[in-house]
Amino acid sequence: MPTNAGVEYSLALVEYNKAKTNEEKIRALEKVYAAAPKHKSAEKLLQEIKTKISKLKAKVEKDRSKKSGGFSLSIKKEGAAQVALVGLPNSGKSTILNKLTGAKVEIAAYPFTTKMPEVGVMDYNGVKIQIIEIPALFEGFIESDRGPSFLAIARSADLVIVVLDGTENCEKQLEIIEGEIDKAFFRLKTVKNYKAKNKTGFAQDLINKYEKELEENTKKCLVVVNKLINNFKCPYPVCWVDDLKNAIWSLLDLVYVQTKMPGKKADWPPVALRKGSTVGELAGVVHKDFVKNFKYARIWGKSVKHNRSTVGLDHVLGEGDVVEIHTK
Ligand SMILES: Nc1nc2c(ncn2[C@@H]2O[C@H](COP(=O)(O)OP(=O)(O)OP(=O)(O)O)[C@@H](O)[C@H]2O)c(=O)[nH]1
Ligand SMILES: [Mg+2]
Repeated sequence: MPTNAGVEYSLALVEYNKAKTNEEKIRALEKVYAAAPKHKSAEKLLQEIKTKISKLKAKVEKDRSKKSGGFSLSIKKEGAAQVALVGLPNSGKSTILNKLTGAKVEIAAYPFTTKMPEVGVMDYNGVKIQIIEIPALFEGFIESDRGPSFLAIARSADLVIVVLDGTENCEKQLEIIEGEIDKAFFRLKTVKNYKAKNKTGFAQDLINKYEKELEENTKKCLVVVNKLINNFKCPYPVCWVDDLKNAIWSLLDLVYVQTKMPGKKADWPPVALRKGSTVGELAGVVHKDFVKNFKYARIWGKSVKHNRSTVGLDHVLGEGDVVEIHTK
């Protein structure tokens, strides 16, 4: 046992030694990892625990895949980002998908209407965002044949939207969703001390804070309360349907900018870039010769004090900027 290891560490080890299934072993080892000392001399131990956890997870996933007869489904990422909608039956996922994207997915008052993932494309100021409805979760979803494969889609998405039925117990719904997601080996990233500031409960400053706190195996998420406003205490950023489009965009951590040729109108559609991207990064996306032959750029928009300012490759772009690149 490493020096400075506390009671929690010993208890977690006991739990690990008692664990029978691989799932139980993973859970216990995660506790061992959390309780293990984090000083320099423990680095090797921490790495060993991590490797053991990864191997066990791979084993569990393989067993699940075998059980489902090898069923797997991946959805090709299209557009600037991929967003997954998850929730219990009848929470309104298809209604939201259709509203956001103009898709025509079947909506019905009975549960499990959507049986396979459904895809739509949301337009945000000309930027395309792929939205995927995951068939409804339920307790034990991960043990169902297709559950692991469906949850793997959410795990690889850029953002998970949890749709809750505001007319039912929101805490209970979240508990079931978190439980199944946990068993699919990822977690939704919580926001500490989250308190809805206004009626819509959507606070930009918290979203900014959220970005910086992202940890391994955690997924950015947004909870949307559907059907009725229900002010429950939510550990995740929460919004109501009317704010959803803007909230999704804020959480994706992107900016949209437009390129422009000298003497011409700004190009359409805009280009989506990671927040904090520079003129150089934009030029690289548009055409590699633009970087090689770059002379200067002129900007119209938020990132400059005066429109038509001249900037270099290092200039950080702002949302909605129009960028005219001049080459040699
Ligand atoms: N009153 C009200 N009903 C809604 C709202 N959104 C959805 N519904 C109803 O809730 C029911 C389920 O909606 P869906 O969009 O099919 O829900 P879903 O989550 O996709 O359901 P499954 O695919 O079966 O899991 C339908 O009868 C909808 O008309 C809403 O904002 N208000
Ligand atoms: Mg549906």
